[in-house]
Amino acid sequence: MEITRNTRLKDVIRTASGHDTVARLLYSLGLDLDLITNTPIGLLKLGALEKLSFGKISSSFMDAFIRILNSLGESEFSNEPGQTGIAWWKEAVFYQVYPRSFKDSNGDGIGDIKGIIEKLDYIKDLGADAVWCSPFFDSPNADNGYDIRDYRSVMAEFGTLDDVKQLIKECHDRDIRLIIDLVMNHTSDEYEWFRKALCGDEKYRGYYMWSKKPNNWTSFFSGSAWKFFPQVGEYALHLFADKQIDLNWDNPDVRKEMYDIAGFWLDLGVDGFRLDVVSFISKTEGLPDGDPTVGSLMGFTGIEHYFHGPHLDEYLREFNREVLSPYSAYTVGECPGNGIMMSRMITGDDRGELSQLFSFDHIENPGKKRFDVYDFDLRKMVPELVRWQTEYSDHCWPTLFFENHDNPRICSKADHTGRYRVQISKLIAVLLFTLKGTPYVYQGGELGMTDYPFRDLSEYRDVESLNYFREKTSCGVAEDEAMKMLLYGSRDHARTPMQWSSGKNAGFSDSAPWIGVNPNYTEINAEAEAADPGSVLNCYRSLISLRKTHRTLIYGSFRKIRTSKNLLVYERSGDENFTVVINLTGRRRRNPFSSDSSPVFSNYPDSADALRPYEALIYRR
Ligand code: ISL
Ligand code: CA
Repeated sequence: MEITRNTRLKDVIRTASGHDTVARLLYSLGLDLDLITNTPIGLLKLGALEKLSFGKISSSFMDAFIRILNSLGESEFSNEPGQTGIAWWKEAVFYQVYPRSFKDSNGDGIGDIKGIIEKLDYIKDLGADAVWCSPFFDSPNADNGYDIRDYRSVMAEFGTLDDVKQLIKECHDRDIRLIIDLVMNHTSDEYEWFRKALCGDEKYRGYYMWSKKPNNWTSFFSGSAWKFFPQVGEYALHLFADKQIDLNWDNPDVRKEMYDIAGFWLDLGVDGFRLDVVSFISKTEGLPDGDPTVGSLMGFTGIEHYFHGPHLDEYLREFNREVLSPYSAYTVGECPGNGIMMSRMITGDDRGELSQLFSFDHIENPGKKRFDVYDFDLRKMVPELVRWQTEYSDHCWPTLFFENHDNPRICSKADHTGRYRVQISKLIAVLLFTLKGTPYVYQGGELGMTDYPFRDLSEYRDVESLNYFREKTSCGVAEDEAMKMLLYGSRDHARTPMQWSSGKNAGFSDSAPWIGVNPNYTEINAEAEAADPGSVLNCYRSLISLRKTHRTLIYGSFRKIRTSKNLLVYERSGDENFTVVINLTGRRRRNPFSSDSSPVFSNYPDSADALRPYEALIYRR
């Protein structure tokens, strides 16, 4: 279906690309898709939006928008219900390790592979079945290892290839699966391929994306997405730091290299991959300028040309056919900005692309971006969460996560006072282990670790934060205001050392860690929490075990029960029935179920008739 200004909105959102693009657009304006599905607004023609937006939507934006809608190809999708197949990764609980900050085994202040091995029993005791390990490959660390200098060797600070082989073995000895983090969208500028390209080697020049005249795309880490290389007199594309150069996936040699690299690791025994920004690998041919309005809404100019590029599905299918499926490897793709319907194309069980993906819209409130100074409102994430439970289709399986190495701690984000740290952390655990999908726990989330009280720019390490500060202050933002933005959005919050004990450096290392330890480690740490029955850690353990002993919490159907917008109430049904009641606010609320029966779980130590701030209850019938 060709979309024009005369297409009615309700028809636009019948196509996958239309649905997701309109939903994303509304989301960035702070609105919800229900606006179109549940009201006569759906009858309006697309062109009418221009007039109704009071100048927010320009005519050139509308042109760009229509072009995006029509360029996304494969659009119609069917809503056929189906049978959800079973798989180990649907039943598993994943635990994400960020090696640099997990455990230092040799006293240099930097976490390492041997440190991870030391703590595998801890991960096992938590009840996790699989580990996702962030990159440990050789890297100059412009972006903590997401800038890979050699895909087949290990960062010296982290250990050796033998250490990684040992890690694989030790995981498997404990029945823990291991997936590793492959960064296939870009390489370090220090990688052999890029160095050869700079020396004029034509073969390797073709591995990257060049231009004599850069387009207007911006980098995720501030500024232009192009860097000039005088050696060759041209600019190279880098969507991230200027030491992370984008690969040219349209070149079959690049794809072949990547498949070989994946095969190398699968031969060593890893069980699969987390694929870094894998949805960005295909870019619109000719690399045209991005639309400025789309750019300012999304925060990044040019994104419509690669967030689900023209050959993405084709390349993912090829990757799967060539290397993943012969090994039955599991994959979870990082797909920022990919909406629910297009995600079905990437992860549908009959599509032959990826097992699962991470999409991030629920992590930020509608209309907000990570560096915005605001308290995250848990209520506002509900429509998005519920949609992935009910509309993602029986042929796909959601991931469940609220933290990772790129986001502040959720208990701090939702309550910067810290007053309800324990309740919110446990509330999040209830969502992780009672919603439908595969839970991903990020290291320290199970302890209720918090954001770090950064005061000085020198305490930050992340290239994104440092560039952001520079960009903002050079655009006239006052320094203390820019510092406040970092305090709300910096990825470094998630990267402070894991708090193992109340000992020196939180038991992370014998010497000063590469980034500050949160001063609250004397109270918030694994050792103290293991000994406290009411701790966040023990809550995680018991909820994981609840989930494992009741398959209804894994495969049971999901139904949202309508109450007030302050509560999230849902049911998981199968052989049994679980009802989950969550107060999403910091105020007392009436409990619609209080008299029914007593809950099997509560995030408060005692019971009460009314729901207390952020109270989360699980009932079993
Ligand atoms: O942080 C984000 C959303 O919360 C994104 O903008 C993020 O930068 C994006 O999801 C890409 O992240 C991944 O690739 C980056 C790397 O810096 C991140 O750590 C990684 O998770 C580049 O490799
Ligand atoms: Ca070390």
